[in-house]
Amino acid sequence: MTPFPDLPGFLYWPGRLEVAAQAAMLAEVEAATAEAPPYRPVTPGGRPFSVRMTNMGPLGWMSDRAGYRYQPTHPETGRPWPPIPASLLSLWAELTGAPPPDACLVNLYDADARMGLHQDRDEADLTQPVVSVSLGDTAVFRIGPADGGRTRTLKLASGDVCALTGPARLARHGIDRILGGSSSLIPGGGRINLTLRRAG
Ligand code: MD6
Ligand code: FE
Repeated sequence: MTPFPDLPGFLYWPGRLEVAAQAAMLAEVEAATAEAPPYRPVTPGGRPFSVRMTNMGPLGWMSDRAGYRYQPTHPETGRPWPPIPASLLSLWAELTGAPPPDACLVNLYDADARMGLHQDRDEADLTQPVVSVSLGDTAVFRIGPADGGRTRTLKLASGDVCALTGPARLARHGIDRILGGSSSLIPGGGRINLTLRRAG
């Protein structure tokens, strides 16, 4: 569905993953984070993100003093990122019909983490979609047009999927806050967001 008629290309599938599929995906992400430990990046200006990050796939998004970029290895371990699980590759294929993603950014939020308004524009081909999967606690997601118009919010709950496609590909978006304790999927609480992209 298109929740905001004035943001065509912003697509939303509430409850796209049932609880069993969410639990299976969480287990796959936990296996990946055991291999590629979440770390806290800094902005190019040196400010730490409140979100912890890691990646799956041939390329991973990262930020440090040198800037934003995609790279094939974990910045701390130096090892390649673990593969993108088949369940996520199938989901991307079903929803987009686009050629497969080569990067999956994993964002991990505790109850106090947030993410400032940004555009996803470090990918080589900005006509390709970005697909986002939410697991765990509900987030208040904010989105508005690329050119800086009015923003509005949408709650993203565990199992919800959304995508930035076509005219919404460069929409500005971020996470205002996490509703701590809203889901029991992740032991100890928190939220995991997976964003699939074609980076290279
Ligand atoms: C988040 N999501 O949900 C942050 N990016 O934690 C994003 O930054 C995002 O939801 C591109 C497309 C969809 C998204
Ligand atoms: Fe984003």
